[in-house]
Amino acid sequence: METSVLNLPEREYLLPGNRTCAGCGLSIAYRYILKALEGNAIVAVPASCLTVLHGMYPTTSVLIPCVNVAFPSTAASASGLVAGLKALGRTDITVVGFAGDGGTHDIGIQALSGAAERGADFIYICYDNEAYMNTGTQRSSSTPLGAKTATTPVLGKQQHLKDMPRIMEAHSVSYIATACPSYPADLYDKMRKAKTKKGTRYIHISTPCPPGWIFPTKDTVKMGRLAVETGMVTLYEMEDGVFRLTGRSRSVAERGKLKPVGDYIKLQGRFAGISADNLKELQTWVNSRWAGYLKRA
Ligand SMILES: Cc1ncc(C[n+]2csc(CCOP(=O)(O)OP(=O)(O)O)c2C)c(N)n1
Ligand code: SF4
Ligand SMILES: [Mg+2]
Repeated sequence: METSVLNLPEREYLLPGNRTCAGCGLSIAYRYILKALEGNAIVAVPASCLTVLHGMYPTTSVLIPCVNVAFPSTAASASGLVAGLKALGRTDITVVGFAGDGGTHDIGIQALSGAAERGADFIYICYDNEAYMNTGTQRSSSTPLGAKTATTPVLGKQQHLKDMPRIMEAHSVSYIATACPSYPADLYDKMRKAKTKKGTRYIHISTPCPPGWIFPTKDTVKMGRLAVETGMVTLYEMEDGVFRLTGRSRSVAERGKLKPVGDYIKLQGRFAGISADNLKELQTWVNSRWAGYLKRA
């Protein structure tokens, strides 16, 4: 049975007082992820806003152990943790490699690809705020077309984003899911399911970022919902190769249609001044991707 927000567990593993910005989508996602892991996990985290969230040793507001690892090495470090725990006979602990989009799509992709090809037994989570936020919003290969960043300041980025879950699909891993903290029960259920699987599992979470995307901190949940309702983000899972739309994406597919991309980008300063060509191109890209998902579903 699918979880609803009414029966999510009450126990908290992310306590008040962490160091993320107000309205951080990552911190909302992390709260539900930790509930699903029930505290029985070790996370390997590279340089990113998640390191900042964890705080400076010996003070932290997170109730699970975290290993800070070198930026490109998340999946390699997680592989090592799995091997070490196995040697100690501690196969009851879930290992999670947890990196940002820069740490996944760009600098960590080699280690992730290698681990996935070996079928290393951990959950890999990419939280995708669509730029290198921790260092001041530089573009990554997950930044969408037309978004302004510190390194694409005039026209905005002139390339489409890299579709990381599709790359993971090519590795035939046992479980792939996309999620967004605006739909916490959907995220929670996917984490629970990932926990029951073996081998490399990949979860891709879209995490709105108020300072990087330039929107008011009160609008984080709304921004995530609009991302899904416009098709900029699609909620789905692939279990042993079988594709399924979930949550809000499934209900849009069954009973409605996508909102125009303009409804989403007009609320974000990073898209201010986007060219008419780029907006048209973005809408075409969304339409074509959505048609592909509908066909598969
Ligand atoms: C090898 C290496 N290169 C560059 C850096 C600097 N650095 C630290 S965090 C970061 C950005 C991380 O971006 P992302 O993975 O998207 O996470 P976010 O900050 O957005 O949460 C960079 C470039 C580093 N720590 N190590
Ligand atoms: S920069 Fe964005 S992702 Fe990083 S802590 Fe702030 S809101 Fe969260
Ligand atoms: Mg990022």
